[in-house]
Amino acid sequence: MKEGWRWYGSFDKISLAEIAQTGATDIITALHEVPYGEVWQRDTIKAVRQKISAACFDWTIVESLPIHERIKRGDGDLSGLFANYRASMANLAAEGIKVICYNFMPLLDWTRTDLAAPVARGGSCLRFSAQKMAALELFMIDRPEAADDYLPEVVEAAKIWFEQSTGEDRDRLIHAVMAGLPGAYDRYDAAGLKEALKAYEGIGRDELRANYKRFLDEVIPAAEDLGLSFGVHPDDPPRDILGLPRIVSSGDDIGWILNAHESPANGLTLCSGSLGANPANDVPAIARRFADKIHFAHLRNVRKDPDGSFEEAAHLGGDTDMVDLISALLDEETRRLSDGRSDAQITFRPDHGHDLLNDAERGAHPGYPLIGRMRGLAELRGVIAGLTGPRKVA
Ligand code: CS2
Ligand code: MN
Repeated sequence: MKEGWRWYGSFDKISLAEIAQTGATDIITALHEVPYGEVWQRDTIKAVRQKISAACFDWTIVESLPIHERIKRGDGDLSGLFANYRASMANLAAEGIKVICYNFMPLLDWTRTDLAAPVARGGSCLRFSAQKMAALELFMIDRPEAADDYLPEVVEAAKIWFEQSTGEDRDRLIHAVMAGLPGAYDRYDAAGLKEALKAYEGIGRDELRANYKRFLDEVIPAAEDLGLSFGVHPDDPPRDILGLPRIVSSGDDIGWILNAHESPANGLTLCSGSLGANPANDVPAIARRFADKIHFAHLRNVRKDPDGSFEEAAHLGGDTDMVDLISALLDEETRRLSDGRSDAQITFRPDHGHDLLNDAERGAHPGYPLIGRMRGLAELRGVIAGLTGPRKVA
């Protein structure tokens, strides 16, 4: 397996020289400064690639080439947006990119309620509290129907939390919920979020699926021509929130997507942490079921509570059997090798990490600290070495 590391380019507080010391060999990045829907220009991509190459890393995976909200909503004439998306794909392929990771989550990306929940032996983690999310939905953006999405005791606890919360608590909550969005735009306060949700009125699961299929039909043939593979990232959390349908949350959802436009180029980013937050998802089983379509892997772990809350555990802690999952990925690499493929290796990255030691002082992107992810990468590397035999890491 190849070791990747997510880097936010000019927005990142962690330098390529520091990442080099983690032993990772591949950078995973995007043009975070380009507004959604605009073409990623070849010279800009090239400048990033040169910077990455100069620091002795490979860059073959983009995370993410974002999908404009209008495409997700199926709103109006989308031909210009699709043409721009394909133009970005062509420019990326021309600069050596092989895999495009993307998600199809309406409005938000990963969603947490706490960016610094304490961890038993020190440090902090990202946490999703069902109670706080219910408080936001029910009382901060006035969505009474949300009561049906949570257990009665969670709704009760949400009411108490809201009544006792200060303005600062509520601001912190909305800030945490918005923190998953990459780049520097399109974050909302409570009023803005309420307004943005209106644009999704009338869009249920079927409508979103139809819009998704249309996207695949527009981009997958071009991906085949360009030698690109697409890997959809699962929803995080893998369940509907804010009344928005989420359609990349389970093995069956993934099966639907891969069938919607059958092609080797239409594949999956296997994110163990996202899928693992739903107790119904057996992540190693999902990895085995779709092994031949896994183009990229995100490895992290979560620990779930019975009320729907969860928090990010250490990479080898939590509810997902990481050793079993990595075995599944290694088996797939062996299969690819026996098919004579030169691209048999699956690139993974340690997805998220705890804030450890002095991570918090640096103020890196939430969930993406240097030391916490380096610990995660080291542990994952150890598992891989244990399963395959040691190899040299510079
Ligand atoms: C992250 C996502 O939450 C996660 O698991 O890996 O932010 C991911 O980067 C994007 O959803 C990919 O489009
Ligand atoms: Mn992920």
